[in-house]
Formats: sequence, structure tokens, C-alpha cells
Amino acid sequence: MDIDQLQQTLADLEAETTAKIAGITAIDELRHVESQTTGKSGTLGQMLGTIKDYPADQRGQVGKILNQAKGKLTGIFKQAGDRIRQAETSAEASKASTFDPTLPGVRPPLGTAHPVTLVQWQVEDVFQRLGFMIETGPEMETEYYNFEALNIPALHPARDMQDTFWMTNNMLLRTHTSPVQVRAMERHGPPLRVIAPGRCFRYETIDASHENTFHQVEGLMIDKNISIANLIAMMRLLLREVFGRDVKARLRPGYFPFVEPGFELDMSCLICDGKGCPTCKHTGWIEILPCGMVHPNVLRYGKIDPHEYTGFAFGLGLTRLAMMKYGIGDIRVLTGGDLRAIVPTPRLTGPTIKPESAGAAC
Ligand code: FA5
Repeated sequence: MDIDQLQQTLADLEAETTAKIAGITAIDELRHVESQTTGKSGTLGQMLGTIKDYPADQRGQVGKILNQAKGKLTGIFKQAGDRIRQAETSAEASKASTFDPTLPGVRPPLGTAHPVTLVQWQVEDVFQRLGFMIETGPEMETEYYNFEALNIPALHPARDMQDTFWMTNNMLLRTHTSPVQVRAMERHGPPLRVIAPGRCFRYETIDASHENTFHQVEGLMIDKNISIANLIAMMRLLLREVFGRDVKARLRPGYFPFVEPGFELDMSCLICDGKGCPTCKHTGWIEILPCGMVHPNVLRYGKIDPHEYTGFAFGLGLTRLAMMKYGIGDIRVLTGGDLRAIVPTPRLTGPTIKPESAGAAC
């Protein structure tokens, strides 16, 4: 191309480039266009490579024209870069001016300990203050501790009341925390004050108040002259401490081969305020705290002389206690991994517990 054509081509390139970069708002995009224009293999870069093709007497002039064009284009790109960077800075500044550091942050939803754990801690606290120690026992138990040592020999019909899961090694998943009674007697001897919270398992039909896996707290107090009066006083105290007031409860005869006499302690259902609902099987009462005086045979299994010592025992239904305390009407909410159980919401909260609904405790 002759010199006139070259000058025209360069003027066109300058106009095209100016138009092309006018709408660019990102530095990366600008750099890309710049390399396509003034870069080594860009349009102008390639034109610089043609200087040697011109006659010797024109090369100086062509070189000068091309270098002038390169200078102009470089200036155009620099101006555009400055414009883009300035726009970015003022966008950030205006963002910063809308940020109010005094506003409280966004609070992520926080869980809590599981309701059963919370009530367990509370029960442990009450009994520790009364001088009870906390024991644990194995969840996989022997038939001996789960039944035999609790005065429930093989073929005793009471075994049918607590069907369970049997292991291939002839052990079973304990049906209650009562096996810890004899284990504790063997380990510590009398006098004895012990509670044993833990998981229990039953081969059970599941409904609003029954699960195949649930928690109990066993309680055992053995000393000289322990009577039913001590048992009732302790049960009253426990319920008052957990609920922060007297709750309506009733004591009725109950049969367990390991206590004599035996009682069922029911509390008025707090889900329906005693009116009747699926949780309490429409009776208005919920079985929560069976108890009784330790049977002499059980004391003997624990190597304690029943002529010298007496004692009481109870088996608190901890999962049901948590349901009553937190107004959770269905046990499956607590055991099914439902996150609403650990982030209390109004839907899970039962009827407000009115002080006037408090009646005579047991
Ligand atoms: C017993 O398990 C006796 N070991 C309790 C006991 C201990 C009596 C010491 C006397 C002396 P029972 O099967 O009733 O008893 O269970 C005790 C409590 O555990 C019940 O009142 C109930 O609150 C709870 N419970 C029993 N089965 C289930 C279940 N499937 N799901 C949830 N809670 C249950």
C-alpha cells in the first residue's frame, strides 16, 4: 500500500478503535482489544512488520507515520483505562457509603442442645444437689441384669410387657434403665443414692408417645428406714423443679416384679391441659414416673440384706418428660431428626401452661 493508503488505513483504525472501546467498562476487556490492536500480532503490530517491504527511501517516513499512530492509539487506550478505573473506584465508594457498620449483623439460626439432653441435665442437677451420684450402664445388656436380677425369671409373663431386640450373642438391647439398679448395688453397696440416665429400646408399635428408642432416668435410694414417704417427697420435688411449679399428678398402684409395692405416677397431660389428645391417648394423663419400694429379692441379687436396708426406685420416662416440658405433642419430632425440635418454634409449643391449671401434686 502506498503512503496515502497507509495514512487512510491508520485513520480508520483509530476511529474504529475509539468507537469500540467507548462502551467498555472492564479493564480485562480493554486489555484484550489493546492487544488485538497495538500488540505484536495485532493490526498495527503487523503493519509495523511491513516497513521492510517499502522502498528504502520511504522506510523512514513509513516508520515515522506508524510510530505516531502507535503513540496515538496507546494514548487512547490509556485514557480509556483511566476512565474505567475511576468508575470502579467511585462505585466502590458509593457502596461503602451505604454500608452502616452500626447496624446489627444477620444472625444465623442457632440450634440448642436436644430437649431430652436439656431435661436430663436438669434432672441430674436436681438429684446431684440431693447427694445422688450418676451411673451409666451398657445399652447392650445381659438377660440376667435386664430381667433375672430384677425378679423377672425366664417365662415370667412380665417379660412380654417389654419385648426387645435380641443380639446374635444372646445379649439384648436393654428395655429400661433398671438393670443399673443391681449393677450399682454390686459396685457400691449400701447406703446408695444413684441415678442412671440412658437410652432404652423396645420392640414397640410407634405412636405419638411410644418410640422404639427412648430415654429414661433410673433412680435408686437405699438406706436404713427408707419409706414410701421418702419416695413421694422425692417425686414431688423432681416435678416441681423441672416445671418450676407444682404440676397435677396422680399416684396409682402399678405392677413391676422388681418393686413392692409398685406405683404408676401419671401427670396431667400438658399438651391438652388434661382435656384429652393423641399424646395422652385421650385420657388427660400421661405415664411418666413408675416407681416403688425395691423388692427384697432385688436387694438380695444386689448382695444387700433386705432385713437391714430398704429402698425406693423409679424409672422416669425422660423423653416424655421433655415432651411435657417443651409442649411437644409427638415423640417422633424428638427422635426423627426434625430440626424444629432443637430450634423451638411456636408450632411445637403446646398450650400455655396456666398457673391455675396446677392442681394437687401426688
Ligand atoms: C419401666 O421401664 C420400669 N423399669 C420403671 C420402674 C423403675 C418401675 C423402677 C419401678 C421402679 P415402664 O415400662 O412403665 O417401666 O417405662 C417407664 C417409663 O418410660 C414410662 O412411664 C414412659 O414414660 C417411658 N416409656 C416406656 N416405654 C416407652 C416408649 N416406647 N417410648 C417412650 N417412652 C416410653
